[in-house]
Amino acid sequence: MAIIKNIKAREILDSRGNPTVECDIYLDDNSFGRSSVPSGASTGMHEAIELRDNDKGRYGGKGVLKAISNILEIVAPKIINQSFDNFYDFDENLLSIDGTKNKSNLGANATLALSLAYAKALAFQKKEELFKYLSKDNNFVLPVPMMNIVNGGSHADNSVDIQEFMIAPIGAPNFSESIRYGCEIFHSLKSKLKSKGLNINVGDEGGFAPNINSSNEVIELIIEAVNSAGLSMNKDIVLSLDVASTEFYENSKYYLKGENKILSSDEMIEYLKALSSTYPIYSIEDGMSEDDWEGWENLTKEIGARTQLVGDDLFVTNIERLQEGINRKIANSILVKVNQIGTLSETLDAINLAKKNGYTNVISHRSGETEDTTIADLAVATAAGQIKTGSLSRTDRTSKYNQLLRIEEILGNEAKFAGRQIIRY
Ligand code: 2PG
Ligand code: MG
Repeated sequence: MAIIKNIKAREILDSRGNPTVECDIYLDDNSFGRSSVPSGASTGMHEAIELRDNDKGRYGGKGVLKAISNILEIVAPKIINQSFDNFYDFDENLLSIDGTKNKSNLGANATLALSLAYAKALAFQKKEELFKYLSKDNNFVLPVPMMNIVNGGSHADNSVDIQEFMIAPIGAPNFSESIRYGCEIFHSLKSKLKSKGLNINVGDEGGFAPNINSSNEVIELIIEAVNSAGLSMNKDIVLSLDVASTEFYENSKYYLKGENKILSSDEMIEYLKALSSTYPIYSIEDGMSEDDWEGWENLTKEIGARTQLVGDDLFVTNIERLQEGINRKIANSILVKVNQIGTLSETLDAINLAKKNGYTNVISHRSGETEDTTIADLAVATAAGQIKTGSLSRTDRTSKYNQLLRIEEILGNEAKFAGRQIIRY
């Protein structure tokens, strides 16, 4: 056990050029942990509170000096010269200092920075790789990457309604090959878009962001790109969508502006049903809006037996909301984002609750990211089987893939790749 000796916190930039929190924790034996915090654009309203300064004179109000001073002025004096048995105890202490349900006192950006930095310092102290340190049972599984090669919705300035069109290389023999499949498709899609006179600039998550009005057309193009890369749909690649429908839900209607459609909840379900029966889409995230519980119930009844239905804004990595979903037989998978809940231990609680109830876990980045690669280790440590961390461009996205490649190398012959096993239906 080691004593916390020093804590530093600073304002750094995320991948969108907005300020975020970075925190360093030093133990008395010089063990050290550093973490930085991601940030969403299509955030759920039930997420833990991300504290921003709202001082329009700095960074358009997005400064995080308040969260930093909460770390340095409020938390640090209470934990410096203290020691904790493990990161669960450390996080529990943080929660009691904050004292709110949604971390509105300290800010989830302050608590997460501390929580991850402390866990990393403990791993450092044990001289263990983070993924090994975080694992309970040494069952290490390299996840199938859901690679977001076309960006729409709030992540791009285009007319695509659906936020993320992802390819999942389930047929790759191992993780590194899954990355190669993804890259080759990404480049093949780039040539296709270019040859059709479509824009090849990328959106927030490194996927292309062409102006295409119909989701069907986007999917057709992706399938063409898969074939041109010499790969086969279903055998090698399946598709996954993040509809992020909370973003276009208003007064009980779903507004698909690009497609020029205004849909009721039932019509939205029909729309998703049609898409998923026309194309090899194995997974749909946030098909319904965060508080359209009835819509979620109906969607699950309609296609939950054959499609992975992932709750992001719906569950916000929160065990109370997840438990309500389980009770109401809503969705069958949870998207796991560390900053939605604001501590590592609560994130692990959500993963475990999902597993216990037969729900799958998809470990996820945010659209605003940093060079912190914790989620790569988390995915392997929890054998989640799936990770969503963007496209095959932009270092904020590829840094997580690169960390997974390193982990694959460390595991050598013991590296298991989730592959086709993620398809449960
Ligand atoms: C999502 C995420 C990540 P954001 O909706 O799943 O892709 O986006 O971080 O903007 O909420
Ligand atoms: Mg989402």
